[in-house]
Amino acid sequence: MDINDIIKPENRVYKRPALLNDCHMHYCPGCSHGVVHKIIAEVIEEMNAEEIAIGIAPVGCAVFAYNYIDVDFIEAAHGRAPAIATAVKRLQPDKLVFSYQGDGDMAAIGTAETIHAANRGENIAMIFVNNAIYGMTGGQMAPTTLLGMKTATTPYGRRADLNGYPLAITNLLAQLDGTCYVTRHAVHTPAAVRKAKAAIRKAFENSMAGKGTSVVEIVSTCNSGWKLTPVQANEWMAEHMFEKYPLGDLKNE
Ligand SMILES: Cc1ncc(C[n+]2csc(CCOP(=O)(O)OP(=O)(O)O)c2C)c(N)n1
Ligand code: SF4
Repeated sequence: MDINDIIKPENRVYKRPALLNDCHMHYCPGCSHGVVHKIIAEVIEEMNAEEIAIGIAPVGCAVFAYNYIDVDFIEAAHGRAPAIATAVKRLQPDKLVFSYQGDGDMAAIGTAETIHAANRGENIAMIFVNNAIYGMTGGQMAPTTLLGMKTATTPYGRRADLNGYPLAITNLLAQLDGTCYVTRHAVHTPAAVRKAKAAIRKAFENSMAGKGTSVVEIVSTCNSGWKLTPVQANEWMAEHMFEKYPLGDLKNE
């Protein structure tokens, strides 16, 4: 029996969104991806956009996003989600089209597709889950990995002289004329989740209103890749990631 059938409506403080399929997610406990999926499902439900939403799934830990959020999805080759989203939205402008990508997918192999889709001002929403690491493939350095951060390929910490600097791609996207809304959030506290959800809603509404490209970065945890417990990972993120990737709007037109 579903827990939602047992709890009286007046006592309910949490409800699994109907668009989140009732199946086990493969995400590690504590991973931000699950929370981001939940708020996307809630926003689509609240916008009554179930029949018009089309997600573009990445390569990365979120590769199975289409198994969890019960709307139409297309799986993109690694990094190509903004290009697929472009095609879908141009062919079907009445649809709500969003891409969902990690930092390796969006800011490494997919940099060109990301920048050019945003620069063209495609009427899509880009959801960018920045956990500063390649989670799926075993925790290698990503473009967004912080200086000094240890990963499988930077065991002594990322060095600027050897590995370059962390890439704040969201800041770069905010400079482009094609973007209308660029914002950075996290999902480590209930208040942060509420703000992130409001940002996703605004991005989706912009997409439907034809205002240009919206980008919602979610600064996230990969507790497995970071080799921390879920609680430690949230603390580490707040202490270290927010300095390089401060939360808030970068552009809101
Ligand atoms: C063309 C191609 N190159 C490399 C890979 C290997 N690969 C799979 S996922 C991934 C990185 C994923 O990292 P990220 O986008 O940050 O997502 P996360 O898993 O952290 O959510 C890589 C390099 C691949 N699948 N295809
Ligand atoms: S490896 Fe990292 S990003 Fe992937 S599911 Fe686990 S915690 Fe999440």
